Amino acid sequence: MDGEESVVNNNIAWQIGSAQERSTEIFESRNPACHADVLGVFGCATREQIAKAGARAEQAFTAWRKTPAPVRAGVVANFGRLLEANKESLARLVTREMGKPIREARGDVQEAIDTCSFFVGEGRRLYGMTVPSEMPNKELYTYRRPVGVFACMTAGNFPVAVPSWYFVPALVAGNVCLWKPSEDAPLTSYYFAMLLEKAGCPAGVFQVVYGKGADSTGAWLIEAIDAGWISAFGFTGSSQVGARIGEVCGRNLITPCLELGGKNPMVVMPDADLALAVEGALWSGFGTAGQRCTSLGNLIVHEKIRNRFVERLLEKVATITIGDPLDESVLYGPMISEKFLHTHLHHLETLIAPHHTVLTRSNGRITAQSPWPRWRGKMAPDDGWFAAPTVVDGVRSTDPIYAQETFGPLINVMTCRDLDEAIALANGTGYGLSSALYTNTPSYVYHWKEEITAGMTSINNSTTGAEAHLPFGGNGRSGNGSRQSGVWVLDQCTRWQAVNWDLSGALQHAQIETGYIAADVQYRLPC
Ligand code: UN1
Repeated sequence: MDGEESVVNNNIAWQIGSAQERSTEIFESRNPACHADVLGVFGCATREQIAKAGARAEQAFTAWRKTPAPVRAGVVANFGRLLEANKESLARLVTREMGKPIREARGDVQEAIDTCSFFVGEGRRLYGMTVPSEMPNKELYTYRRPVGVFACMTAGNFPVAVPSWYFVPALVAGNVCLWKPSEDAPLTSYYFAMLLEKAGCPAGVFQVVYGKGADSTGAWLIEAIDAGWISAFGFTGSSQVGARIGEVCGRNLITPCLELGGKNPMVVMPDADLALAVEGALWSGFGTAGQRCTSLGNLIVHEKIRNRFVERLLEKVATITIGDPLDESVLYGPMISEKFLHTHLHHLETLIAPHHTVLTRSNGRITAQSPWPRWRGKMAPDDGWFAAPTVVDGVRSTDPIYAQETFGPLINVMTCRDLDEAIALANGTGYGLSSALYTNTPSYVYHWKEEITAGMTSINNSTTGAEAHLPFGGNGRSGNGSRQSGVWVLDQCTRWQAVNWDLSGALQHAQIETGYIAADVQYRLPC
């Protein structure tokens, strides 16, 4: 795939306008498992191009919002079918572009297909309510109305599923969308847009602006909120950028949908099925090389089983296969990009304190000099950005590593005396995205569900792997209370309209003239 081909889609905004307006800043998309493999060259959209895309979106909104919802949902049905027909090729592209193992990449595409199948039906619902009036000859209704231009910026770790969580419901609800995808997955985004176009999405209804984040297209898109044409803003990424978007949205009276970081806890109680819990910890901590918002951060183990559990975990860590993400057998492939590897290495350097014990044999980057024993694939590790799994023991709640999201293959081990202490540690990081408890005692489960402050929790399952129709989102530093997926996300892309329809022919005054029947309040029971 060359760079030229990646600019032909007429829904892609950065090519709008004359040659002079074209961006001069460009960036490459490279395979993180083999960085000599260049997937494409992309231009960063300028402020002017974003403004043009905005004008085009506003124009497209007029017709799209009037298109019947079942017809809009028909486009989403087509999109779902196209994703299904192209699942394998898109999944292979995801793997090649951002490095997640092919099994997981298929799951990423499947999550978007599931999202489409859920929201196709929503096109025939988008239910409002008929509400009784307190006045005669008067009807009350509620309608969900689209917000207008829905702008979004997404991360590179779920380049198909997470964008679909925003755009599929937003399009069914009648919004027009403007997307700044991650600079780590631009070609996947291009094909995402291409499939939406082939699904029948009219020009201007869904547009993509490519670019980087800071001092680039991402920053200009946030700036554009002040121009007034963006009615809703969705963001999946760091808490720092999320807070910035929240500030700009706040002064423009827009409520953003913010899905931010996490330092997700997993608690293992003494009665848990330890083999299951070890498997869950391994997958939660090291699946996707720890680069999910929902990845395990703090593994909190009851003191009674601590030594046994850690021993079994380390036995399993030694069996992890790492390498070519196209190999069906690897647990994980490379970090998403060089930047992600460097950030992870920086965390290892700066967050591991003298009182910690690194329990894993090797940590840091995997290279020819520092190989991983169970390496898979023909490429040399130095050709990509691979990191070894690291387990750090002796972590305390006062350590910076306890509360800092690291977004890499790194698990902290902590010890607790009882469930209350475990809950305090689980809730104490300031984040609140996902969490997990391993136990077979119903009273522990009940107490945990009542006390855990994370937006999502699993019982006897991984911190990752949310299904596409449950509310996804977090509290504290993990978000602003917004939720994606299922029926809940509709509140992010619609506004309720309340309608009073008075058929009485008179000006009826609610509250003032309501014909309430008076009670005999002096009455007392004779018994
Ligand atoms: C993310 O990491 O931003 O629950 C999304 C999961 C996936 C989605 C994660 N279904 O791990």
